[in-house]
Amino acid sequence: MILVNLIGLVLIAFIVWWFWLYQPKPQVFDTQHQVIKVNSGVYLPAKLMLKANQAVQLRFLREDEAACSQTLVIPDLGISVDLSLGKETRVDLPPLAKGEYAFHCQMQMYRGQLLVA
Ligand SMILES: [Cu+2]
Repeated sequence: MILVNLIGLVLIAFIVWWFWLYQPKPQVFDTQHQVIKVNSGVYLPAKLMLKANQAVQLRFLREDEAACSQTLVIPDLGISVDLSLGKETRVDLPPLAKGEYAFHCQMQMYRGQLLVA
């Protein structure tokens, strides 16, 4: 009985960590080589560090069949793109001013951030 309770507690702790505490580390984004994977509810990497005032092309690879992951929205830039399944989709970004720009799926379950510096 105690063991079952312990397992339950560990599970709860893990779920709390996963959904609320876990923050993927920002990665310097190499636009030539890096593809952003879309799978299991996350963009990987989810935080992209980009240089200011420099146009850039992002490449997304959607591996999740769920319709939820299909649309990529960058509200601040007026961008809304459909990601093809199992195939790279290229998204052109204009030169950006310094700041943070959120991107997400239509229902905001997938979430990511552009950190422009
Ligand atoms: Cu969604």
